[in-house]
Amino acid sequence: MKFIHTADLHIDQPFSGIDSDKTDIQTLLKTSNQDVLSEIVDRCLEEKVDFLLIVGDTFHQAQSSIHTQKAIMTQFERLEQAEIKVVLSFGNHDYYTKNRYWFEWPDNVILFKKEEVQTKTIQLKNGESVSISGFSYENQWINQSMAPFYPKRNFETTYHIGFYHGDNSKNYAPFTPSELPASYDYWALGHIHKSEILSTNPVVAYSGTPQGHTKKENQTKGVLLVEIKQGSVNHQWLDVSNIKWHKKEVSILETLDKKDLLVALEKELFTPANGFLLTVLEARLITTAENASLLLKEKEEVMMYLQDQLLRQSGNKLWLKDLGLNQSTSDKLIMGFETTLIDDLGRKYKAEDYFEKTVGDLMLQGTIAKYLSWEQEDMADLVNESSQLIKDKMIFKNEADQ
Ligand SMILES: [Mn+2]
Repeated sequence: MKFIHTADLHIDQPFSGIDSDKTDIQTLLKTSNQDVLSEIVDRCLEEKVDFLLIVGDTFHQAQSSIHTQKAIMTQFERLEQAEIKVVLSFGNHDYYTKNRYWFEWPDNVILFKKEEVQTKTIQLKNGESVSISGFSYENQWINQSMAPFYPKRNFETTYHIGFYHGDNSKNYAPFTPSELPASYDYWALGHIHKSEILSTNPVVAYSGTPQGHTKKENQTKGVLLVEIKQGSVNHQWLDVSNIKWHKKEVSILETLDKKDLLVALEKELFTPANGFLLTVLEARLITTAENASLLLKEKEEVMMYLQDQLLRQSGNKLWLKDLGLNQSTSDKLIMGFETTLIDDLGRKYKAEDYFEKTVGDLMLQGTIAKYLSWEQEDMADLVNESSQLIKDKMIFKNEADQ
């Protein structure tokens, strides 16, 4: 038995923080989500899988657009023509409600619509069979574990696999993987966007999102191609993404002067072609106070210059999204604003009513409140002291050449 396990496509979610005006990037952002789905279907056809299993959050919005729905149906019809089934459940984002869909789901699509564990059986072309157990969301949240409701392994079918959309936090059907029946052949998880195999006997895996949409989604590996034969499970990641989110740390030498600094950055940040249509780079520079101050003063300009250079060198395939700075030689924090902001805030907090509002929550605690009282003078002192503490611990935009 062979299938592809995916989840969390969020097919109608925009990509955040890529504001290039280059036409090919604009086009890519518009078409990428649907291309990823089409790529998944291509892989299903190439690998001649028995079914495609999608564990929730196919749609980002509970009410998806007609356009998006049509795109999904069209791709599922391609699988129908090849007699490949689709097993689809709904997650917390696209929780199931009747009458949301403008089209009939193709006949090859097996839907789990209920917020209760159900088991469905598929007959495979080679005479084998598989039981599939899982549930959908009918609401945005599920506050209890669904793990106790999974049935025992069905020995009347050749295989038994389970799926589960959730994690260990209170709104998403809180569970721990060890609660899931271990006698199943495979556990397909959804909801967490990072790709991760949690255990191997049986395999319990979050496929992760096949295409990240934000810079946080930089640990995705693709979809899982799973083959189960005579009790042994083989799994393999297939990367189907177009846009790759990448985090890079770069150390910048202390001895560099202004001119060399820019050249060094350009060289260090360039990422050679990696097969993806676009790499979105979040860069973090580890540098000294002196270099950091230089960069901070003209950060927006430096960033725009580098963006331009990197786009050109890569043929519009590399987008610098962020340029963060980390201090390497002391424990000071590098701030992207000037010290005047601290002074402005200080003035604000010295105002009696504002100060009292800020500490208001503390004053509600009887045991604490009786030890707290401030004269106008004390308030000013406290704020001044705090401001200085902040200034000592941080490097600001206007503190050049220190
Ligand atoms: Mn989810």
